Amino acid sequence: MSLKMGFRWFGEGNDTISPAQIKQIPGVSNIVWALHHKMPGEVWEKSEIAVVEKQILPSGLNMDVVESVNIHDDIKIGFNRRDEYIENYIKTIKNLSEFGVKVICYNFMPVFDWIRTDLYHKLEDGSTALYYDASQIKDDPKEMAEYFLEHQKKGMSFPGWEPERMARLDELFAEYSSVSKEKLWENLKYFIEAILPACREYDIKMAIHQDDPPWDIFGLPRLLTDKASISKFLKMVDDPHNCLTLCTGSLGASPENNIADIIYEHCDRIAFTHVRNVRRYPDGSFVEVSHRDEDGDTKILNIMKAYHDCGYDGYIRPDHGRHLWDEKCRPGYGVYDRAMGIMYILGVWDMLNKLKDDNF
Ligand SMILES: [Mn+2]
Repeated sequence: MSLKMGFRWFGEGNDTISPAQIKQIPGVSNIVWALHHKMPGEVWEKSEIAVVEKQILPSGLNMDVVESVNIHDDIKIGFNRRDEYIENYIKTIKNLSEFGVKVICYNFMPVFDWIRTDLYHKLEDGSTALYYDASQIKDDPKEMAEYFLEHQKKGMSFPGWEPERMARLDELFAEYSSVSKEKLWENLKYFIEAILPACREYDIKMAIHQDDPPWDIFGLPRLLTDKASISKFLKMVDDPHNCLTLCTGSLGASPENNIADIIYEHCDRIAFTHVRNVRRYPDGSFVEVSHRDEDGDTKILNIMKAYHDCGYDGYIRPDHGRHLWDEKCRPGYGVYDRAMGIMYILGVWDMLNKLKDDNF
């Protein structure tokens, strides 16, 4: 059994590594990519996709997985204008299918994407990593947005934290104020049902990423946080094209989540998975650590065994990694630690394969 191993790449001029260099990491077959200059709601034009194709193809890696095509706030809020943005989304699905894309990762988090309070938290080994200090998350989200914007000014882009959107934070919060958790579920269902015919026609799996962290934040509802909500989501639109990007790191921030158990239950609907290890603290804080099982609390070995037991042959990538050896990189996307993560994941996987071999 083999895994379709991928590596996230932010594009030429927007990343410290090239596809040709990614190719040198053993076992990698695909680049997880996106058009990072596009705003949520815009159509990804074929001419724009072709530019990235030209950058990736010479490496021999494929571009099967896109992460992410972000959802416009009007779709999440449920404004009438959403139909226009859904039409655009369908055009993007069609355009991506013409380039061989098989899976689109997305999320349905209101206002903010992933949230951390320290992008360069020092670990005991001297490396740094993304950190979430529960005591720092107060009622005012503006401070958080400003912290992210400060880093964006240094030339880093954070998907989900677009300065254009952060500039109208008050407005966004006002718009979301009428969106209860129930309403957000309805709006998610509306969106999926509207794009599903296109997903079938172009054979593209929509793979939703869980909310990170997996709990409500700043009074905003979060939907995909645990086994029950994931089951609810998959039953809500019960179709093989309605899938998960199962993120062990997002789910792993909550001690309530037994991720291997979720994998055993829903393996057939996992199109893509992020493998990340986190260490949790009793007050609800957490920090991202190496992929090695014993370095964190996510239970990476149980997770990989669950995938192996289920015969998982979908797409996978190391999620975030620490920043090592003074490398200058996007927070969470250290090249070295993610490459080591791949070797750890594949080492575990190869051994699980080997143990099935009677002659071993
Ligand atoms: Mn993830």
